[in-house]
Amino acid sequence: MRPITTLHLKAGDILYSQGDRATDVYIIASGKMEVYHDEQSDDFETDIRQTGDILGELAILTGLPRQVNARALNDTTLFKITSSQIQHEFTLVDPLLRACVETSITFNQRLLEAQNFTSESRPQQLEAAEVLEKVKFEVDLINSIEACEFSMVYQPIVLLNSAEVVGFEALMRWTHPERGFVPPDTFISVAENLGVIGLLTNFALSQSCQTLKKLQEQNGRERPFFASVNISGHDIGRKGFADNLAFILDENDIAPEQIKLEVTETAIIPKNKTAIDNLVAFKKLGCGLSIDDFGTGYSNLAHLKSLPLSTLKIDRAFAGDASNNHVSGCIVSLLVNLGAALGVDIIAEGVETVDDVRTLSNLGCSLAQGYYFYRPSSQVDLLDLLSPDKDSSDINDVA
Ligand code: G
Ligand code: G
Ligand code: MN
Repeated sequence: MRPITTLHLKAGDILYSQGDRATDVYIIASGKMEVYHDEQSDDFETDIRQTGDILGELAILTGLPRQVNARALNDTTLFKITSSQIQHEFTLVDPLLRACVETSITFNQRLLEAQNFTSESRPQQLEAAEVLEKVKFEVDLINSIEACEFSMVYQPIVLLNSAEVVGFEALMRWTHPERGFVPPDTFISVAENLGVIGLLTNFALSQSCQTLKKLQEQNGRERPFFASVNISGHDIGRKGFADNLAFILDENDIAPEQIKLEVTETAIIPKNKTAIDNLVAFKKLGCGLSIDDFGTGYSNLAHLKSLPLSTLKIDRAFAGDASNNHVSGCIVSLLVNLGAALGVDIIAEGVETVDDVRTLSNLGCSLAQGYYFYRPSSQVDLLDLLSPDKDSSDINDVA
C-alpha cells in the first residue's frame, strides 16, 4: 500500500510559491485551491482546482521549479504524494504508456525552451515545428508497434566459392501508411531513446526463428541455416535479455547455435555489469555473437580477445572496395588474419560484382553477403529461393 499523508489548509494558506523546488504532488480530497501566477507577470491568470483534482504534477514531471503559486480558498484537505513515490509508480507502468508520457514531457520541455528563445520569432517557430515533427515521429512509431506495421526481410549469407547459402541476416522494415518506407537507420535510434527497442528486437528474433523453422521443414538440412539478427546495445544492457532470448528460442523450438546476435563494435563494449552478464549468458546458451560493420568503429583489439565472438562482418566500405582499392584490400587481408587468429568466421559484406568475389576469395574470405548473390527478400521469397526443387544455377542471376 502506498503511504498517503493528509494535509489540512485554511482559507488563504499558501501551499507553494512560484520558483519553489517541487517535491510533492497533491490530490484535493475536499475544498478548493487557486493556482495563479505572480501578479506582476504578463500572463496573469488564475485556475480553480476542486475536490478530486490533481495539483502540482507539472513541476514534478518536468523537473522544473514551480511555475505558479497555489493557495487554499477555503478549508481544504489534500493528499500528498512524494515525487519518489511517483517515480516508483512510474517504473511499474506498461513501458509503452511510460514512453508516451516521457515523450509528452520532453515535448513540453522543448516547447517551453523554444518559447523562451528570445530573438526573432522565425527561429522560434522553426524549432517548435521541428519539435512537433520529432514528437509526431515518436507517436507514429509507438502506434505502429501496436498496429504491427513492421516486417522482416532476409538477406542470404553464402559460401564465397560455391555460392551455397548457409544462413541469412534479418533486416527490419517499417512501412508507415503515410510516411511510406522508413529506413531502420532512422527509426532504430528513436526506438532506443523511447525505451521500446526491446519490443522490436523480440519481434525480429521471433520472426527469424519462425523463418528458420519453415526453412528447416522445407529443406531438412543436416546442418541447419543460421539467422543473424541485429540487436541494439540497449538490448545487451537490459536485465533479463538473455532469459528473454532463451524463452523465444525455446518457444520456437530453435537451437541457440542457429542464432547469431549481430551487434556493432561500439554497442558490444559492455557499459555495465548487466551487459557483461548478458554476454556471458549468450555464450553459455550457445548463441553466436557477430560484430557488424567491423573496421569502422574504434575496436580495442585487446578487448576483442575477451569477448565470446563467433563472427566478424567486414564492413562493405572495405569488402566492397577491395577489388578497386589497394588499401581496402590490405585491410580485408588484415581482418581475415585477425579472424583466423581469434578463431572466428569472417563475412564480407556488400559484395556486388564478380571482381569483388574474386578479390575477396583470393584474400581468404570464405563467407559473403551482398547484391551479387542476393538482395534482402521476404520470408515467402526466401523460402522459394531456397526451395530444394529450385535449380541451383539460378543463384547468381538474382544480383
Ligand atoms: O537494411 P538496411 O540497410 O536499411 O539497414 C540499415 C541498418 O539498420 C543496418 O546496418 C542494421 O544495423 C540496422 N538494422 C536493420 N534491421 C535491424 C533490426 O531488426 N534491429 C536493429 N537493432 N537494427 C537493425
Ligand atoms: O550494417 P548492416 O550490415 O546491418 O547493413 C546491412 C544493410 O546493407 C542492409 O540494409 C542491406 O540492404 C545492405 N546491403 C546488403 N548487401 C549490399 C550490397 O551488396 N551493397 C550495398 N550497397 N548494400 C548492401
Ligand atoms: Mn547488420
